[in-house]
Amino acid sequence: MRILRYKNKRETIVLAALADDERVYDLPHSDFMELVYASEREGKPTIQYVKDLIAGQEPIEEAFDELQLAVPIAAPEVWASGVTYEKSKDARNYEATAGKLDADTFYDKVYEAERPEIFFKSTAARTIGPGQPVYLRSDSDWQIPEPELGLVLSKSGKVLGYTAGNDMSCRDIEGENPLYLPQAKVWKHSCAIGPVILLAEAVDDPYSFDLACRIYRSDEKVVEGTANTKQLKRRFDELVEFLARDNELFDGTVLLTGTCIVPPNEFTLKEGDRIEIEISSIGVLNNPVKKQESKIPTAH
Ligand code: DO4
Ligand code: MG
Repeated sequence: MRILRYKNKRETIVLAALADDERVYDLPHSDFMELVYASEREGKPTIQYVKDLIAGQEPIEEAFDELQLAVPIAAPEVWASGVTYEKSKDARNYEATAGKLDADTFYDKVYEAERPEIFFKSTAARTIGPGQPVYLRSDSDWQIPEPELGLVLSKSGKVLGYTAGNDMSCRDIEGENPLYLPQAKVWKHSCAIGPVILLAEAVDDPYSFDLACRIYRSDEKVVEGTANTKQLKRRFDELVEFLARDNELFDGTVLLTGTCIVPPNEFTLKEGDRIEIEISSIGVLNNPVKKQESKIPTAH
């Protein structure tokens, strides 16, 4: 069972369920967390609560592909884990050393360390949903999408659902100096999530999601990569435990779990590209790539 939000003909954002029969059913709640709270009040798992709500109800006329989707949750915060797959460690080492690696780096160390890399990625205002443009930074010449599985969390750190995420990254800025990480990772529209939230109760094994990333330029596929969450070095509960440690989590926080798909080193995103991030049982997060309207402000 997947939960989504879409804009209806009256331009109202509606919460809905995408059932296993691929039909869409409107739900009488304003957002994902309201749905979770309502299921808790009824003492039912969210999946059962939704099944009961839609039983005997007519699906909407439109098919899922015809809907104008909105971000599935206005996540108050998005956090991200880094270097959780070997592929990411190798890519980070490449950008930090221009391929001339001769000693253990902090990326090698964090890959092996007990404490994972976890960083602040985005706020609701910076995070976009399906179909909306991710923006390019104007001061970077080496930008890539990072396709990642996202955990949708409650304030107690419970995994409520799974979504697909794009942790847009500037390899040149991070490679120049790791202290620039916030600038390499956080800017307007640098994070996308969606297209739906797959309810956690519908997932038997979260270490078996297939991920794929495809990038199109003038309708030609210029990058394609695949991975599986079984390649993760870490466990999800370990990442959540470190995120929550001495921290305050908010209901609906999203934790991205790291990338295992890295475009070829010579690749950088350009305006007009289109990114598809697909995760099995979740679907395809589709975003065009645009330059930001606002450029570097003039210094006074
Ligand atoms: O070390 C920087 C971030 C790495 C990252 O975002 C990832 O591995 O997904
Ligand atoms: Mg990442």
